[in-house]
Amino acid sequence: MISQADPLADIRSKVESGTPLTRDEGLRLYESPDIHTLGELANIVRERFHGRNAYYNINRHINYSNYCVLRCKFCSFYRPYPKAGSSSGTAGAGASAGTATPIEPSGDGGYELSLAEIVHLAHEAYEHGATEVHIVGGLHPKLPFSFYTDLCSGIRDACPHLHIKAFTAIEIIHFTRIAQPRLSIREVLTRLREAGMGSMPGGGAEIFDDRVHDEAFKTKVGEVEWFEVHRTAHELGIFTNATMLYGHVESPAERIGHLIKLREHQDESLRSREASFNCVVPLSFIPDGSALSHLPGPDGLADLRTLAISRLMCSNIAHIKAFWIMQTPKLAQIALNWGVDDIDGTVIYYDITKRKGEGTTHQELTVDRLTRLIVEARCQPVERDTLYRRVHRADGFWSIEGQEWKVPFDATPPAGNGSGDKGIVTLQVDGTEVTH
Ligand code: V47
Repeated sequence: MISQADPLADIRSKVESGTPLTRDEGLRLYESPDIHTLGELANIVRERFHGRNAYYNINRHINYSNYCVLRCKFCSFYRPYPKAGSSSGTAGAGASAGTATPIEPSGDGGYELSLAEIVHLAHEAYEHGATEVHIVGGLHPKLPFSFYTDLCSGIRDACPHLHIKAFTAIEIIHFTRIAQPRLSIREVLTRLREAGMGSMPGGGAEIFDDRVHDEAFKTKVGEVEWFEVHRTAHELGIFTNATMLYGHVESPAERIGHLIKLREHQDESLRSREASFNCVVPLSFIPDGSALSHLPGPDGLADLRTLAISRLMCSNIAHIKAFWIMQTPKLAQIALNWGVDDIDGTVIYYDITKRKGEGTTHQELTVDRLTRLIVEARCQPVERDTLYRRVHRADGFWSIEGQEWKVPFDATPPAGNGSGDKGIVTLQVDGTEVTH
Protein backbone atom coordinates (compact mmCIF):
# COMPACT_ATOMS: atom_id res chain seq x y z
CA MET A 1 0.00 0.00 0.00
CA ILE A 2 1.22 3.52 -0.81
CA SER A 3 1.55 5.69 2.32
CA GLN A 4 0.35 9.32 2.11
CA ALA A 5 3.11 10.43 4.48
CA ASP A 6 5.92 8.77 2.52
CA PRO A 7 4.75 7.77 -0.97
CA LEU A 8 8.03 5.95 -1.69
CA ALA A 9 8.14 3.99 1.61
CA ASP A 10 7.11 0.68 -0.01
CA ILE A 11 9.80 1.12 -2.69
CA ARG A 12 12.35 1.97 -0.01
CA SER A 13 11.72 -1.29 1.83
CA LYS A 14 12.11 -3.26 -1.43
CA VAL A 15 15.37 -1.43 -2.21
CA GLU A 16 16.65 -2.10 1.31
CA SER A 17 15.87 -5.80 1.05
CA GLY A 18 17.37 -6.08 -2.45
CA THR A 19 14.03 -6.98 -4.12
CA PRO A 20 13.84 -6.07 -7.84
CA LEU A 21 11.44 -3.22 -8.59
CA THR A 22 8.45 -3.69 -10.89
CA ARG A 23 7.55 -1.69 -13.99
CA ASP A 24 4.92 0.30 -12.04
CA GLU A 25 7.39 1.10 -9.27
CA GLY A 26 9.90 2.32 -11.86
CA LEU A 27 7.22 4.58 -13.32
CA ARG A 28 6.30 5.93 -9.90
CA LEU A 29 9.96 6.89 -9.43
CA TYR A 30 9.80 8.87 -12.69
CA GLU A 31 6.59 10.57 -11.57
CA SER A 32 7.76 11.40 -8.05
CA PRO A 33 8.76 15.05 -7.52
CA ASP A 34 10.96 13.90 -4.62
CA ILE A 35 14.33 13.91 -6.36
CA HIS A 36 16.17 13.77 -3.03
CA THR A 37 14.58 10.51 -1.90
CA LEU A 38 15.22 9.11 -5.37
CA GLY A 39 18.93 9.89 -4.96
CA GLU A 40 18.97 8.44 -1.46
CA LEU A 41 17.38 5.19 -2.67
CA ALA A 42 19.73 4.91 -5.65
CA ASN A 43 22.66 5.45 -3.30
CA ILE A 44 21.57 2.53 -1.14
CA VAL A 45 22.20 0.26 -4.14
CA ARG A 46 25.35 2.14 -5.17
CA GLU A 47 26.89 1.90 -1.71
CA ARG A 48 25.94 -1.75 -1.30
CA PHE A 49 28.08 -2.48 -4.36
CA HIS A 50 30.89 0.06 -4.03
CA GLY A 51 30.79 1.98 -0.77
CA ARG A 52 32.09 5.48 -1.55
CA ASN A 53 34.41 4.36 -4.38
CA ALA A 54 33.98 6.14 -7.71
CA TYR A 55 35.72 4.80 -10.79
CA TYR A 56 37.42 6.43 -13.76
CA ASN A 57 39.89 5.21 -16.33
CA ILE A 58 42.64 6.48 -18.59
CA ASN A 59 41.33 5.77 -22.02
CA ARG A 60 41.19 6.96 -25.60
CA HIS A 61 38.11 6.76 -27.80
CA ILE A 62 38.79 6.14 -31.49
CA ASN A 63 35.96 6.48 -33.99
CA TYR A 64 37.53 4.91 -37.10
CA SER A 65 34.99 6.15 -39.67
CA ASN A 66 31.66 7.95 -39.85
CA TYR A 67 30.62 6.41 -43.16
CA CYS A 68 27.50 4.45 -42.41
CA VAL A 69 24.86 2.57 -44.35
CA LEU A 70 22.24 3.53 -41.74
CA ARG A 71 20.34 6.83 -41.35
CA CYS A 72 19.28 6.86 -37.69
CA LYS A 73 17.34 10.02 -36.88
CA PHE A 74 19.07 10.64 -33.55
CA CYS A 75 22.56 10.43 -35.05
CA SER A 76 24.59 13.42 -36.20
CA PHE A 77 27.74 11.36 -36.75
CA TYR A 78 27.01 9.38 -39.92
CA ARG A 79 27.87 10.47 -43.44
CA PRO A 80 26.76 8.69 -46.62
CA TYR A 81 29.57 6.94 -48.45
CA PRO A 82 30.49 8.97 -51.57
CA LYS A 83 29.14 7.61 -54.82
CA ALA A 84 31.68 6.26 -57.34
CA GLY A 85 33.23 9.11 -59.33
CA SER A 86 32.39 11.70 -56.65
CA SER A 87 35.26 14.09 -55.97
CA SER A 88 34.30 14.62 -52.33
CA GLY A 89 35.33 12.21 -49.65
CA THR A 90 38.39 10.33 -48.57
CA ALA A 91 36.69 6.98 -48.74
CA GLY A 92 38.94 4.05 -49.37
CA ALA A 93 42.14 6.06 -49.17
CA GLY A 94 42.99 5.31 -45.57
CA ALA A 95 41.94 1.71 -45.44
CA SER A 96 44.24 0.52 -48.15
CA ALA A 97 47.10 2.98 -47.99
CA GLY A 98 48.29 1.93 -44.55
CA THR A 99 49.76 5.36 -44.00
CA ALA A 100 49.96 7.23 -40.71
CA THR A 101 49.42 10.57 -42.48
CA PRO A 102 46.24 12.07 -41.02
CA ILE A 103 43.37 12.04 -43.47
CA GLU A 104 41.43 15.28 -43.68
CA PRO A 105 37.64 14.98 -43.55
CA SER A 106 35.91 15.29 -46.91
CA GLY A 107 33.84 18.37 -47.79
CA ASP A 108 30.75 16.77 -46.32
CA GLY A 109 32.58 15.72 -43.17
CA GLY A 110 33.04 12.07 -44.12
CA TYR A 111 36.27 10.39 -43.01
CA GLU A 112 37.92 7.09 -42.37
CA LEU A 113 41.15 6.34 -40.57
CA SER A 114 43.71 3.94 -41.96
CA LEU A 115 44.87 0.93 -39.98
CA ALA A 116 48.23 2.62 -39.48
CA GLU A 117 46.56 5.74 -38.12
CA ILE A 118 44.39 3.78 -35.72
CA VAL A 119 47.37 1.80 -34.41
CA HIS A 120 49.34 5.03 -34.13
CA LEU A 121 46.60 6.71 -32.08
CA ALA A 122 46.29 3.67 -29.81
CA HIS A 123 50.05 3.49 -29.35
CA GLU A 124 50.30 7.18 -28.55
CA ALA A 125 47.65 6.76 -25.84
CA TYR A 126 49.37 3.61 -24.51
CA GLU A 127 52.72 5.38 -24.28
CA HIS A 128 51.03 8.06 -22.21
CA GLY A 129 49.47 5.63 -19.77
CA ALA A 130 46.10 4.65 -21.27
CA THR A 131 44.84 1.23 -20.21
CA GLU A 132 41.97 1.10 -22.72
CA VAL A 133 41.03 2.06 -26.27
CA HIS A 134 37.32 2.26 -27.01
CA ILE A 135 36.83 1.77 -30.75
CA VAL A 136 33.55 2.13 -32.63
CA GLY A 137 32.46 3.52 -35.99
CA GLY A 138 29.68 3.64 -38.56
CA LEU A 139 28.65 0.61 -40.61
CA HIS A 140 31.13 1.14 -43.42
CA PRO A 141 29.86 -0.20 -46.76
CA LYS A 142 33.26 -1.11 -48.21
CA LEU A 143 35.77 -2.15 -45.57
CA PRO A 144 36.25 -5.94 -45.42
CA PHE A 145 35.98 -7.95 -42.19
CA SER A 146 39.76 -8.44 -42.28
CA PHE A 147 40.13 -4.67 -41.65
CA TYR A 148 38.61 -5.13 -38.19
CA THR A 149 40.61 -8.22 -37.24
CA ASP A 150 43.79 -6.50 -38.53
CA LEU A 151 42.87 -3.43 -36.48
CA CYS A 152 42.72 -5.52 -33.29
CA SER A 153 45.86 -7.55 -34.01
CA GLY A 154 47.76 -4.40 -35.05
CA ILE A 155 46.97 -2.73 -31.72
CA ARG A 156 47.65 -5.89 -29.73
CA ASP A 157 51.08 -6.26 -31.34
CA ALA A 158 51.99 -2.60 -30.82
CA CYS A 159 50.48 -2.28 -27.32
CA PRO A 160 50.38 -5.72 -25.68
CA HIS A 161 48.58 -4.74 -22.45
CA LEU A 162 46.21 -2.14 -23.85
CA HIS A 163 42.63 -3.39 -23.45
CA ILE A 164 40.70 -3.20 -26.72
CA LYS A 165 37.05 -2.49 -26.02
CA ALA A 166 35.54 -2.42 -29.46
CA PHE A 167 32.50 -2.67 -31.71
CA THR A 168 28.85 -2.31 -30.80
CA ALA A 169 26.43 -5.19 -31.33
CA ILE A 170 25.27 -3.44 -34.52
CA GLU A 171 28.80 -3.49 -35.96
CA ILE A 172 29.10 -7.18 -35.04
CA ILE A 173 25.91 -7.97 -37.00
CA HIS A 174 27.31 -5.93 -39.93
CA PHE A 175 30.51 -8.00 -39.82
CA THR A 176 28.55 -11.26 -40.00
CA ARG A 177 27.05 -9.96 -43.27
CA ILE A 178 30.19 -8.54 -44.92
CA ALA A 179 32.44 -11.50 -44.09
CA GLN A 180 33.06 -13.72 -47.08
CA PRO A 181 31.79 -16.32 -46.66
CA ARG A 182 29.24 -15.01 -44.17
CA LEU A 183 29.96 -15.83 -40.54
CA SER A 184 27.80 -16.42 -37.50
CA ILE A 185 27.86 -14.01 -34.54
CA ARG A 186 29.84 -16.60 -32.60
CA GLU A 187 32.43 -16.91 -35.37
CA VAL A 188 32.83 -13.13 -35.70
CA LEU A 189 33.26 -12.68 -31.95
CA THR A 190 35.69 -15.59 -31.74
CA ARG A 191 37.86 -14.19 -34.55
CA LEU A 192 37.86 -10.71 -33.06
CA ARG A 193 38.81 -12.08 -29.67
CA GLU A 194 41.62 -14.13 -31.22
CA ALA A 195 42.83 -10.92 -32.86
CA GLY A 196 42.92 -9.07 -29.53
CA MET A 197 39.46 -7.65 -28.77
CA GLY A 198 39.04 -7.76 -24.99
CA SER A 199 35.45 -6.68 -24.41
CA MET A 200 32.57 -4.83 -26.06
CA PRO A 201 31.00 -1.44 -25.37
CA GLY A 202 27.26 -1.15 -24.92
CA GLY A 203 26.29 1.02 -27.88
CA GLY A 204 23.50 0.51 -30.37
CA ALA A 205 20.88 -0.52 -27.81
CA GLU A 206 19.00 2.81 -28.00
CA ILE A 207 15.52 1.89 -26.60
CA PHE A 208 14.25 -1.67 -26.80
CA ASP A 209 10.77 -0.94 -28.07
CA ASP A 210 9.20 -1.49 -31.49
CA ARG A 211 7.41 1.87 -31.60
CA VAL A 212 10.56 3.82 -30.75
CA HIS A 213 12.60 1.65 -33.13
CA ASP A 214 10.24 2.39 -36.02
CA GLU A 215 10.20 6.10 -35.29
CA ALA A 216 13.87 6.82 -34.64
CA PHE A 217 16.09 4.09 -36.08
CA LYS A 218 13.92 1.95 -38.32
CA THR A 219 16.61 0.45 -40.56
CA LYS A 220 18.89 -0.57 -37.70
CA VAL A 221 18.73 -4.11 -36.32
CA GLY A 222 16.64 -4.17 -33.17
CA GLU A 223 16.61 -5.69 -29.73
CA VAL A 224 16.49 -9.34 -30.81
CA GLU A 225 19.84 -9.08 -32.61
CA TRP A 226 21.36 -6.76 -29.98
CA PHE A 227 20.61 -9.30 -27.25
CA GLU A 228 21.74 -12.20 -29.41
CA VAL A 229 25.17 -10.58 -29.80
CA HIS A 230 25.49 -9.87 -26.08
CA ARG A 231 24.20 -13.32 -25.15
CA THR A 232 26.78 -14.94 -27.43
CA ALA A 233 29.54 -12.69 -26.08
CA HIS A 234 28.61 -13.64 -22.51
CA GLU A 235 28.54 -17.33 -23.43
CA LEU A 236 32.04 -16.95 -24.87
CA GLY A 237 33.25 -15.23 -21.70
CA ILE A 238 33.43 -11.74 -23.26
CA PHE A 239 32.24 -9.00 -20.88
CA THR A 240 30.12 -6.22 -22.37
CA ASN A 241 28.34 -3.01 -21.40
CA ALA A 242 24.79 -1.92 -22.10
CA THR A 243 23.57 1.55 -23.09
CA MET A 244 20.20 3.29 -23.12
CA LEU A 245 19.79 6.37 -25.32
CA TYR A 246 17.13 8.50 -23.60
CA GLY A 247 15.48 11.87 -24.07
CA HIS A 248 14.33 11.71 -27.72
CA VAL A 249 11.03 10.15 -28.82
CA GLU A 250 10.62 7.57 -26.05
CA SER A 251 8.40 7.76 -22.96
CA PRO A 252 9.42 7.03 -19.34
CA ALA A 253 7.49 3.74 -19.58
CA GLU A 254 9.58 2.73 -22.59
CA ARG A 255 12.78 3.52 -20.67
CA ILE A 256 11.64 1.37 -17.77
CA GLY A 257 10.83 -1.45 -20.20
CA HIS A 258 14.37 -1.16 -21.61
CA LEU A 259 15.99 -1.33 -18.17
CA ILE A 260 13.93 -4.36 -17.17
CA LYS A 261 15.03 -6.18 -20.33
CA LEU A 262 18.67 -5.49 -19.40
CA ARG A 263 18.04 -6.79 -15.89
CA GLU A 264 16.41 -9.96 -17.17
CA HIS A 265 19.29 -10.61 -19.55
CA GLN A 266 21.77 -10.05 -16.72
CA ASP A 267 19.91 -12.51 -14.48
CA GLU A 268 20.39 -15.17 -17.12
CA SER A 269 24.05 -14.28 -17.78
CA LEU A 270 24.92 -14.32 -14.07
CA ARG A 271 23.13 -17.64 -13.70
CA SER A 272 24.39 -19.56 -16.69
CA ARG A 273 27.05 -17.74 -18.75
CA GLU A 274 30.76 -17.11 -18.36
CA ALA A 275 30.50 -13.33 -18.59
CA SER A 276 27.88 -10.62 -18.09
CA PHE A 277 27.24 -6.87 -18.32
CA ASN A 278 29.84 -4.82 -16.49
CA CYS A 279 27.88 -1.61 -16.53
CA VAL A 280 24.85 0.28 -17.73
CA VAL A 281 25.58 3.52 -19.58
CA PRO A 282 22.51 5.77 -19.88
CA LEU A 283 23.30 8.16 -22.77
CA SER A 284 21.65 11.58 -22.70
CA PHE A 285 20.39 12.46 -26.19
CA ILE A 286 22.24 15.39 -27.80
CA PRO A 287 19.95 16.72 -30.55
CA ASP A 288 22.43 19.10 -32.26
CA GLY A 289 22.99 18.23 -35.92
CA SER A 290 20.63 15.23 -35.96
CA ALA A 291 17.31 14.81 -37.77
CA LEU A 292 15.70 15.24 -34.34
CA SER A 293 17.38 18.60 -33.69
CA HIS A 294 13.97 20.21 -33.13
CA LEU A 295 13.70 18.27 -29.84
CA PRO A 296 15.06 19.92 -26.70
CA GLY A 297 16.99 16.93 -25.32
CA PRO A 298 16.99 16.06 -21.62
CA ASP A 299 17.72 18.70 -18.99
CA GLY A 300 19.57 18.22 -15.72
CA LEU A 301 16.78 16.68 -13.67
CA ALA A 302 15.83 14.27 -16.46
CA ASP A 303 19.48 13.17 -16.56
CA LEU A 304 19.69 12.79 -12.80
CA ARG A 305 16.40 10.90 -12.56
CA THR A 306 17.31 8.54 -15.38
CA LEU A 307 20.72 7.73 -13.93
CA ALA A 308 19.23 7.10 -10.48
CA ILE A 309 16.37 5.00 -11.86
CA SER A 310 18.83 2.97 -13.96
CA ARG A 311 20.69 2.20 -10.71
CA LEU A 312 17.47 1.16 -9.02
CA MET A 313 15.99 -0.91 -11.86
CA CYS A 314 19.23 -2.69 -12.83
CA SER A 315 20.11 -3.78 -9.32
CA ASN A 316 21.96 -6.88 -10.61
CA ILE A 317 24.43 -4.94 -12.81
CA ALA A 318 27.43 -3.77 -10.80
CA HIS A 319 28.17 -0.37 -12.32
CA ILE A 320 26.24 2.66 -13.56
CA LYS A 321 28.29 5.00 -15.72
CA ALA A 322 27.59 8.68 -16.36
CA PHE A 323 29.54 9.24 -19.57
CA TRP A 324 30.58 12.85 -18.94
CA ILE A 325 30.64 13.66 -22.67
CA MET A 326 26.87 13.21 -22.74
CA GLN A 327 25.80 14.35 -19.27
CA THR A 328 28.58 16.98 -18.88
CA PRO A 329 31.29 16.75 -16.19
CA LYS A 330 29.21 18.81 -13.73
CA LEU A 331 26.12 16.63 -13.96
CA ALA A 332 28.20 13.44 -13.91
CA GLN A 333 29.76 14.70 -10.69
CA ILE A 334 26.39 15.37 -9.05
CA ALA A 335 25.17 11.96 -10.20
CA LEU A 336 27.88 10.31 -8.09
CA ASN A 337 25.45 10.83 -5.21
CA TRP A 338 22.44 9.69 -7.28
CA GLY A 339 23.45 6.07 -7.90
CA VAL A 340 26.35 6.54 -10.33
CA ASP A 341 29.76 5.04 -9.48
CA ASP A 342 31.70 5.56 -12.75
CA ILE A 343 32.33 8.61 -14.93
CA ASP A 344 34.31 6.96 -17.78
CA GLY A 345 37.69 8.47 -18.51
CA THR A 346 40.01 10.89 -20.22
CA VAL A 347 38.41 10.14 -23.65
CA ILE A 348 40.59 12.74 -25.49
CA TYR A 349 38.72 12.72 -28.82
CA TYR A 350 35.06 11.92 -29.38
CA ASP A 351 33.43 12.22 -32.78
CA ILE A 352 29.96 10.75 -32.30
CA THR A 353 28.38 13.77 -30.65
CA LYS A 354 29.35 17.42 -30.65
CA ARG A 355 27.41 20.19 -28.97
CA LYS A 356 26.37 23.23 -30.96
CA GLY A 357 29.12 25.82 -31.17
CA GLU A 358 31.80 23.36 -30.13
CA GLY A 359 33.21 22.54 -33.53
CA THR A 360 35.92 20.23 -32.28
CA THR A 361 36.15 16.55 -31.54
CA HIS A 362 38.84 17.15 -28.92
CA GLN A 363 36.90 16.41 -25.75
CA GLU A 364 39.24 15.60 -22.91
CA LEU A 365 39.36 15.58 -19.13
CA THR A 366 42.67 15.24 -17.38
CA VAL A 367 43.15 12.73 -14.56
CA ASP A 368 43.52 15.66 -12.22
CA ARG A 369 40.13 17.00 -13.23
CA LEU A 370 38.45 13.55 -13.08
CA THR A 371 39.75 12.91 -9.57
CA ARG A 372 38.82 16.41 -8.39
CA LEU A 373 35.26 15.91 -9.63
CA ILE A 374 35.12 12.69 -7.61
CA VAL A 375 36.71 14.04 -4.44
CA GLU A 376 34.47 17.10 -4.41
CA ALA A 377 31.50 14.69 -4.51
CA ARG A 378 32.87 13.10 -1.29
CA CYS A 379 33.84 9.90 -3.08
CA GLN A 380 37.08 7.97 -3.23
CA PRO A 381 38.65 8.02 -6.72
CA VAL A 382 39.68 4.59 -7.99
CA GLU A 383 41.47 4.19 -11.28
CA ARG A 384 40.12 1.03 -12.90
CA ASP A 385 40.83 -0.91 -16.05
CA THR A 386 38.04 -1.89 -18.45
CA LEU A 387 37.13 -4.91 -16.33
CA TYR A 388 37.01 -2.79 -13.15
CA ARG A 389 40.27 -4.10 -11.71
CA ARG A 390 42.34 -1.57 -9.78
CA VAL A 391 45.19 0.09 -11.65
CA HIS A 392 48.33 0.95 -9.68
CA ARG A 393 50.75 3.62 -10.86
CA ALA A 394 54.22 4.04 -9.40
CA ASP A 395 57.66 5.12 -10.63
CA GLY A 396 56.57 5.56 -14.24
CA PHE A 397 54.84 2.16 -14.53
CA TRP A 398 51.22 1.03 -14.30
CA SER A 399 50.08 -2.44 -13.34
CA ILE A 400 46.91 -4.30 -12.47
CA GLU A 401 46.19 -6.10 -9.23
CA GLY A 402 46.93 -9.80 -9.58
CA GLN A 403 48.96 -9.45 -12.83
CA GLU A 404 52.72 -9.92 -13.02
CA TRP A 405 53.49 -7.47 -15.82
CA LYS A 406 53.91 -3.71 -15.61
CA VAL A 407 53.79 -1.13 -18.36
CA PRO A 408 56.03 1.95 -18.57
CA PHE A 409 54.34 5.24 -19.37
CA ASP A 410 55.14 8.88 -19.92
CA ALA A 411 52.97 11.12 -17.74
CA THR A 412 53.38 14.22 -19.93
CA PRO A 413 50.48 14.81 -22.34
CA PRO A 414 51.14 13.88 -25.99
CA ALA A 415 52.13 16.75 -28.29
CA GLY A 416 49.07 18.40 -29.74
CA ASN A 417 46.84 17.69 -26.77
CA GLY A 418 47.44 21.12 -25.31
CA SER A 419 44.98 23.96 -25.18
CA GLY A 420 46.92 25.73 -27.92
CA ASP A 421 45.38 23.38 -30.50
CA LYS A 422 43.29 24.97 -33.18
CA GLY A 423 39.62 24.67 -32.42
CA ILE A 424 39.94 23.59 -28.80
CA VAL A 425 37.91 25.53 -26.31
CA THR A 426 39.60 25.91 -22.96
CA LEU A 427 37.35 26.80 -20.06
CA GLN A 428 38.20 27.81 -16.54
CA VAL A 429 36.27 25.61 -14.11
CA ASP A 430 36.88 26.34 -10.44
CA GLY A 431 40.14 28.01 -11.40
CA THR A 432 41.32 25.00 -13.44
CA GLU A 433 41.65 24.74 -17.19
CA VAL A 434 39.31 22.23 -18.81
CA THR A 435 39.29 21.62 -22.54
CA HIS A 436 36.04 20.98 -24.36
O1 V47 B 1 25.22 3.61 -30.03
C1 V47 B 1 24.34 8.40 -31.12
C2 V47 B 1 24.69 6.99 -29.06
C3 V47 B 1 26.30 5.42 -28.88
C4 V47 B 1 23.71 10.24 -30.21
O2 V47 B 1 30.06 0.98 -23.26
C5 V47 B 1 24.05 9.35 -29.19
O3 V47 B 1 31.34 2.10 -21.91
C6 V47 B 1 23.52 10.93 -27.61
O4 V47 B 1 27.77 3.39 -26.90
N1 V47 B 1 23.16 11.83 -28.55
C7 V47 B 1 27.78 5.18 -28.95
N2 V47 B 1 23.96 9.68 -27.90
C8 V47 B 1 28.44 5.52 -27.63
C9 V47 B 1 28.42 4.39 -26.67
C10 V47 B 1 29.22 4.44 -25.44
C11 V47 B 1 29.75 5.65 -24.99
C12 V47 B 1 30.51 5.66 -23.84
C13 V47 B 1 30.77 4.50 -23.14
C14 V47 B 1 30.24 3.31 -23.59
C15 V47 B 1 30.56 2.05 -22.88
C16 V47 B 1 29.46 3.26 -24.73
O5 V47 B 1 26.07 6.81 -28.85
C17 V47 B 1 25.46 4.97 -30.02
C18 V47 B 1 24.18 5.74 -29.77
O6 V47 B 1 23.36 5.08 -28.87
N3 V47 B 1 24.41 8.22 -29.80
N4 V47 B 1 23.92 9.65 -31.38
C19 V47 B 1 23.25 11.53 -29.84
N5 V47 B 1 22.90 12.41 -30.75
